[in-house]
Amino acid sequence: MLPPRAWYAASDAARLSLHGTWRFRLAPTAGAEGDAFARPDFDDATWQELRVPGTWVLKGFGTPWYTNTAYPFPVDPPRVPDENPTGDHRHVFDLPDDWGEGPAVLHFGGVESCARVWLNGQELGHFKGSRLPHEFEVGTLLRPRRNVLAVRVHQWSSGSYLEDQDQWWLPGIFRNVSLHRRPEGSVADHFVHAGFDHLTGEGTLRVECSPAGRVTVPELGLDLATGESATVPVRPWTAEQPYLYDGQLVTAGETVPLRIGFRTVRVEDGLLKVNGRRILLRGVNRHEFHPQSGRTVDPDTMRRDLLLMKRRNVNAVRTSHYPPHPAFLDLCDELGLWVVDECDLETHGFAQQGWRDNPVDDARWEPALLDRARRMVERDKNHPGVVLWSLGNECGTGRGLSAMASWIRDRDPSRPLHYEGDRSCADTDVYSRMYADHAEVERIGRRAEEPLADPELDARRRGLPFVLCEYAHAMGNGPGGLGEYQRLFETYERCQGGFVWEWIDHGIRRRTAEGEVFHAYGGDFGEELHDGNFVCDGLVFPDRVPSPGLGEFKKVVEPVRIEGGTGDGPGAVRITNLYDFADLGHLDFRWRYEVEGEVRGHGRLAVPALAPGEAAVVKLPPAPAGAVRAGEAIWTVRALLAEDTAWAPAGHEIAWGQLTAVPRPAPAPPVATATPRRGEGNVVVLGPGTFDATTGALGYLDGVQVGGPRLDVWRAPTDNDEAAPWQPEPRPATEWRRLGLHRMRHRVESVEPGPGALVVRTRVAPAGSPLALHAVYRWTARRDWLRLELGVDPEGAWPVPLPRLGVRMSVSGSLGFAEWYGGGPGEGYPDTRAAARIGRWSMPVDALQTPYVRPQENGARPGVRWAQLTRTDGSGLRIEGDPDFFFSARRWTDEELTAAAHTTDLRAGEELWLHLDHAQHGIGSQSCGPGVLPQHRLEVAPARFSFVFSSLR
Ligand code: IPT
Repeated sequence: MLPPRAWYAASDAARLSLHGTWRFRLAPTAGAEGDAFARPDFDDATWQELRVPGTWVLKGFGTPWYTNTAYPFPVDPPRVPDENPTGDHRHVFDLPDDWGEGPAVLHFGGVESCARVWLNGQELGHFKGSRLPHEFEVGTLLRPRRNVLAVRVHQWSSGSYLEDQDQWWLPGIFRNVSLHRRPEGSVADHFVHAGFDHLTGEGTLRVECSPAGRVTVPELGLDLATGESATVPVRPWTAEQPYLYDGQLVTAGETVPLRIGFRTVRVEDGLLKVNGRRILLRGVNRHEFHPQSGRTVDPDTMRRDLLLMKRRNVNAVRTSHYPPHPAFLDLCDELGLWVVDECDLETHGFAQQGWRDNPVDDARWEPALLDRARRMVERDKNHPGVVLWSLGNECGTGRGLSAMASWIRDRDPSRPLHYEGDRSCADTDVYSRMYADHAEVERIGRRAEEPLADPELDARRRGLPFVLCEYAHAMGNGPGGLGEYQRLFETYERCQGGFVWEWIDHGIRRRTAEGEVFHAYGGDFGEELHDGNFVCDGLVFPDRVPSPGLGEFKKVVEPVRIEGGTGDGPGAVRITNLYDFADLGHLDFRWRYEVEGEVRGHGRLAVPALAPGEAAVVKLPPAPAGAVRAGEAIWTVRALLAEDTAWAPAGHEIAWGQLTAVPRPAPAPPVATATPRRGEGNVVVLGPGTFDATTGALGYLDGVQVGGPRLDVWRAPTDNDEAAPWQPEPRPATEWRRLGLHRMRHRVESVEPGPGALVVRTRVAPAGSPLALHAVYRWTARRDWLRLELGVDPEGAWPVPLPRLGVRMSVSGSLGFAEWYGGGPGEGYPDTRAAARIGRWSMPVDALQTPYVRPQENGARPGVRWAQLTRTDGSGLRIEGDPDFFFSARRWTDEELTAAAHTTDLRAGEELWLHLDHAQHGIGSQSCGPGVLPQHRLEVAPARFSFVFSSLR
């Protein structure tokens, strides 16, 4: 086995990819089959076929297994169970005719979790360290024809104890296998040092290489020996402006293309700085995941992910929790992302035994830890995008980590160190926390956090910059509270942003017996121990369709702030450049003037090319003439890319803001003229409405059947409402169920047709509880509309906030198309509505649904002034709210939504269920982080709100 070295994607030395269809056999235990299969003449005719790279458990052999922190085997380090699925692989290959003789390297990019390798019958060795490269010198064993590569992969090994990341266990050869010719004098290893001095504007290049050679960078006119350094004026590399210089490293035996980015990373003045400036991390945690191929992610998917990130204002990635496929880092260099490269190390399961026997604090494991650190740093050291090394995730503390840290510092002093699990920060250069709530982040921002017991360490930590390596747990609907975090990052320079947990839902694509596609999660494969849908907590769905959380993130972290109402006068916007390096010269600003969502004028807005951190007040043009009367008027100002970039075309929207020009006129209380009268049968008729005389329920509107509306406070709990079991009480959904909010009973106290109004009084309460909500429905009408004014008064001391407060009603399923004026186009809740802009939106009811992998409350549009539901012929129902409301419509009830475990459990019924909510409880992030902030909680209190219903013909 060869020592680790820098990876590069290509050179002029020949390479042979060994991808393809291999022969495969799965055994249930490690020792079941002898080693005979490694012999070249072994007959594998009865074996199956398997695509390499890949994981066998997603190809019909065995099953995937999901656990968060628990080891899926007895904790008995370093031993593993007898039941140790073992995949034997065989691959026969010829060398290309022009391959030649001499040294060659057999490269494995990643094998989970332990491999034994034979070539042409000769055992090469074995290795562990799943998401790290391993290489063997094989030149003397190769022959021109019929080389037989045999690889035995064990699912479990001592290495598994170091790989307890929260994800599916997916054994197999999941990354590249290739053969590299190593001509005499080819590059054994090289290290590119390319710093940038922001004071002089000069870059200094020095490339270490063994063997020695020359380095050229034509654009800089550089031609120097390896080991020598040159200092010249350069354009620096940053995530915002990722300038790379093409160069070449030439040794006697090989020419290697270089892509050089000049930048200097430092912790100084208590801040993490690149090229002399504080950076703000707008990051995501990225696991390698694909719903069909697991951790084997093809280059196209990687690129599409990165384009999506860049287009959503993401500027940083933490490679949680292992070094990614190296091609991913090449793309980060090219497209511009700050990368925290994390070592393949997590021993989280030991937390369950108070960290007793933790491998990272046991000298016997130290060589394995150092091996992992070395393999990461050596492989990835030449990437300008990598700005921090991370020792691993959730390992507790221990001397093994210190040993890794000191090895890394020695080998690469140019990058600061990250590790979250040791609160003392003894081995790190940044103070990192996960899921700290807003209040704690604020204390840290003021450098006023709880002291450490050791004053020296405390003083040191208090001087460090702060990042949230994980926050805003994006599980299901949410995360809420992003905006409040961002304000803290912008207020306190020490708080340099963070990484949302996480990029993608790890749902595995499956089909029901009827052939419908759904995404499976923990427990769906019969695992005896698992953590359910905790594996689905990303900003994009498993199929990489963005979830609303990503839209919210994009808005909240936008690098340009466009605000009205800041005291700059009504006809002006304040524009703030929140980039760290770029001025605003690359953006075009456009304004638009809308009345009730109809565009009345638009144009360009001249905005100065503000430098980072600068702000300016920019006057808007006069409001378009003739547009003053007709209702609410809103300015929208948008910042668009002026020119194509590597990651988005010109015209791509970076940021936007809205400000009110003319506020929504308070809807004049409509003048009711109708009087309730008894109709035929047991009904009361009021204007276009027909009510049940006993229950007071509206049954028909203009002769069309409807159900309700009636008070409703339940919502299908979100993952954040459910909250993780280890979260402190109260966990909202638990409390709601305990109170019985999902089984409220409505007792009609009176139905009183009176002069000009029908008044229905009810008491709404769950069995077993004295708590109640008194709901008084006051119906008034004219010939062509019906108005409901609902008054809600609580009785008793309610200990928890309500999920929602509004009415639910049913209408015919034929009203399948929705149009509304209010927040949209996506969903939004009290603490997730930054991305909802006021406008006129329309879409089929089916498109209003957000397909969270585990079904839950979704799809509410906030700030809705009016909504219409129509049939294909345009007839339908119109609802106006005073004040504005949250609007949802779906083809199933909330009870069905609550009961569903997978998207395919939801079956469209005959009716549409509408929710017109005066208020919703916030979303928060309690599935792993803090709950809903006080200002977004729906506390129980008296409320009054109204809706006007009319039919469209
Ligand atoms: C934290 C882990 O680092 C991450 O891998 C993931 O499990 C995340 O939580 C939750 O989805 S650890 C958590 C117990 C705080």
